[in-house]
Formats: sequence, C-alpha cells, structure tokens
Amino acid sequence: MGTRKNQASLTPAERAAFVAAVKALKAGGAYDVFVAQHRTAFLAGANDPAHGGPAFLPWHREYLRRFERALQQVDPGVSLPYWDWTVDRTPAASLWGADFMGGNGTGANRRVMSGPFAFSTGEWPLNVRDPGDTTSFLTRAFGAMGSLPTQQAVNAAKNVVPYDSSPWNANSSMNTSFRNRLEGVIHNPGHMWVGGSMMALSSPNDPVFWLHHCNIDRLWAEWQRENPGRLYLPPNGTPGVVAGHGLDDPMPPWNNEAAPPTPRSVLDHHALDYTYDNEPVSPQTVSLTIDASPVSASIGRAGEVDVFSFGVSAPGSYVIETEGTTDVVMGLYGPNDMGTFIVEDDDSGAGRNSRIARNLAPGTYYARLRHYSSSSTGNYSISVKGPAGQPVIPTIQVNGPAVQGTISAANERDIYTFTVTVPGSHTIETAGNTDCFLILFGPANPATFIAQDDDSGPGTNSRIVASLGSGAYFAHVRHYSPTGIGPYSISVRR
Ligand SMILES: [Cu+2]
Repeated sequence: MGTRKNQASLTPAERAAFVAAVKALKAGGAYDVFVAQHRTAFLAGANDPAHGGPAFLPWHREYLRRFERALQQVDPGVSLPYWDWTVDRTPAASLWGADFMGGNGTGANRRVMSGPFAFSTGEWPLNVRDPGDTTSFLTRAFGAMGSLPTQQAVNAAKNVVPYDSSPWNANSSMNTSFRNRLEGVIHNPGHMWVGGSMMALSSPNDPVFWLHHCNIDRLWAEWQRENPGRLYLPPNGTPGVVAGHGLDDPMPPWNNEAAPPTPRSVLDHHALDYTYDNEPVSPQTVSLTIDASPVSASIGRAGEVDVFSFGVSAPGSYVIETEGTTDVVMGLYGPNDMGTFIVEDDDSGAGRNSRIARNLAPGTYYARLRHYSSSSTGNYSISVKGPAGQPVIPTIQVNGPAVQGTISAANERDIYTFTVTVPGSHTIETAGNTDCFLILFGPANPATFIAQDDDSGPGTNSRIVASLGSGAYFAHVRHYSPTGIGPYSISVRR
C-alpha cells in the first residue's frame, strides 16, 4: 500500500522522483488527458459530475488515484504528496523550491520563471486550455485572490455532519453539509491563493493541483475515520440529484467502463491501496467477554478511535454499554466484517454514555468508540451483556393480579413488560403509599416513549390511560424523588 506523505517531509530524492514522473506523463501525452477530463467536467455546467455536488470528494478521489497509478507506471516508488496549507502558507515554503513546484509568477503576465514547470526551452507547455485562453505557459499570483485556509477553519469544517444535505449542490448549508463546506470554504481558497493557472477550469495544468487536492482527500479520510457512522449522502433515488452524484451512480467520464467507479466504490481509501502518513496505526482490537465485568479504556488522544470485538455464539438480545463521565459515541459493526455498519449511538445510556441493545445473530461483532468531540479525551469502561446476563423483566398479565415491587435504592428504576393482544384503551397504574413515577414505552421497541405520569392515580400514585395496539409494552417505575424508596404494586387493565 502506497503512503502519501506531507510534501514538506519528502527527501530531495523523493521530490526529484515525483517531478520526473510528472514530466514523463506530460511528455507521453497522458498528463494532458487528465487536464482535459477536469475541464470537461466543469464545462458540463449544471451537470458537472465533479464539482458543486456530493460527488465532489469521490470524483476527485478516483481522479487522483488514477493519476497516481499513472505516475506509478513510470516509477512504482512514487505516491502523491499532500500540501498542508495550514502549515506551509508562504511563498518561502519548500513546496515552491526550484527543485519541486517552482515559484510564484512574475511580471505583468504572472509567468512562472523558476523550477521544473517554468515555460522555458520548451518546458511544460499548456496544451489544454480554457475556451478563449491562449496563454501557453504556467501562471501563478500568490495571495492576490485570497488567503489559505487556517487550522481553525479546517476544524470547523471537519466538525460538520452529515456528509451532505439538500439541495445537494453549492447551495447546501455550510452547517449541514460537510462536503459543501470543505469544497467551498477550504478547497476553493487553495485554488484562489495560488491564482493564475489554478483558477482555470484546466487547473490541473499546475502540478500543485494534485498536492492541493491530495490534502482535501486526506481531510475527507480523517472525517470518515472520526465519523464512522456517517455515510455518504444522498442515497440512491433522491430527487434533484445531478447524475453521477448518487451513491451508486457511475461517475463520468469513466461511466462507460465495464465496472465504472461510483461514489460507493471509493469510500474506503485503503481499499484503493493507499494511506496517509499521519493516519494512526490501526487500533488494537480489544476483545470483550460477554457478561464479564466492564473493561476500562480511554480516549487518550484527540480523534482516537478504540475498537472492541466480541463473539456471539447464541442468537438473542445483547446490550453493549459504556459507563463513566466521558461523552463517548459507539458504532456497532458486523457480523464478521468490521466494515458493515449496524447502528450508532451517542447518549442512550446513563448520563452521556452510549448504549446499544440489539438482537444479534451468531458471529463476531465490533464496537468502535470515539469521543463525541474530536478534540477531547477521557476515560470510560465498556461491557457486553448477553441474554443470560440481562435482568429478567417481570411480566404483568393484562387484567391479571397486581405485581408487587419495591424501589429499594436511590435512583432505582424497575422495568415491567406486558403484551396487548386485544387493542383498545388500557390503564396502567401503581398502588400503595409510595410516590411512584410511571413511564410507558413500546410497542415492541423498549426505547419508544409513549407517555409518563406522576400523580394521576389515587393519592400520589401514577396512572396512564392509553389506547394501545397489539404488541409488547414496557412500563418503568421509579420514585418521584431521586432518593426516595418504598413498596408499591402495579397493574394493567383493559
Ligand atoms: Cu476539480
């Protein structure tokens, strides 16, 4: 697997190898085919398959990987470097050295005069140009059209979820579309700051295009790692989405290939056989034993993702739950495949803890844990309870005898279940001298809230009257006071 490095950390030999491979593609004509593909995409206007829509990131990921493979045909040791403009922000950066990208444009026509891509002695002619543009040499105008993105702006963009939002174009909200914020607020300024040829529809004419877009692709990969439950949007069949931008749409200009790339086919960049030099080493998977005591863990570093696995041998209901004061988010994957997303949960557990209750078939499952905030750290513990380890939920018979219970400790919550077989109005109520509080959930899903009540029954008892359809329901009983205790009984009548 190739490693894409920060361009600032390339050795002189690596810089020379990259430049030589780029120039070999130019000499053979392949480079200009890439430039033309980018220009063609833009010229499609409202039907652009590559810009101003959800596929902006997938299209360029595919495009960059194809360019990188072409470079590797010339020199298998070459990978695309990335330009982190939050650090290398000035014309004095080594990026612009005469042995690498060359420097700024000079003179009235902003012509690049230094480095391997300066148009001199027949070097680097621009053969594919925007309509009406006759400039045959590379031009740059550093800073004339704006400034480079800051780390704060990058952080703010990376904190936006979901991936994209309606209307799925350049008008998608910067607060609900990660893609549009990355494209409009982070990517566009990179083109503008370099200026000159980088402002054109044919912007890949400037080789720094690849380093700029490589950094955009790296930021997408980081966002994907930090938000494993957040999938590409929109799903197939969403109205108003330009062709090529749906999850399974073939992406032009490769749409006539036998197995054309789609946004889905490029979501996992590791599957495209490259990685970034700053990716954390794959986390060690910690195995959990079902019904064992909770295992201590911590998010020790901002952005860290912890991975746990557990094996299910008997089908049934399993509860994966965290404890502690850290606001963790848990994603469940499997069976047997860490890439198959099942469900994600943030705060269903106690406090800010996450809790997933799920019926699971036999197999190996994976829980990925991260902090809710990608800049925070903290300790937590995690456990899995199987069918045997979960408390048995007492059943109340409809129109049967009241069931006796006791709140015996502060904050205790007693859970009961009952099954409605004849739909209609049902009365669930407590009796006794304890000030009970009643909460009703269902049908079937123990997390679907229906109603709650404190004192509608006799005295301080609670009573819920509800019209219920067939199915299983769940009644929670607690004391009105967090510290209160006492006996009660509970019944259900139709
Ligand atoms: Cu582009």
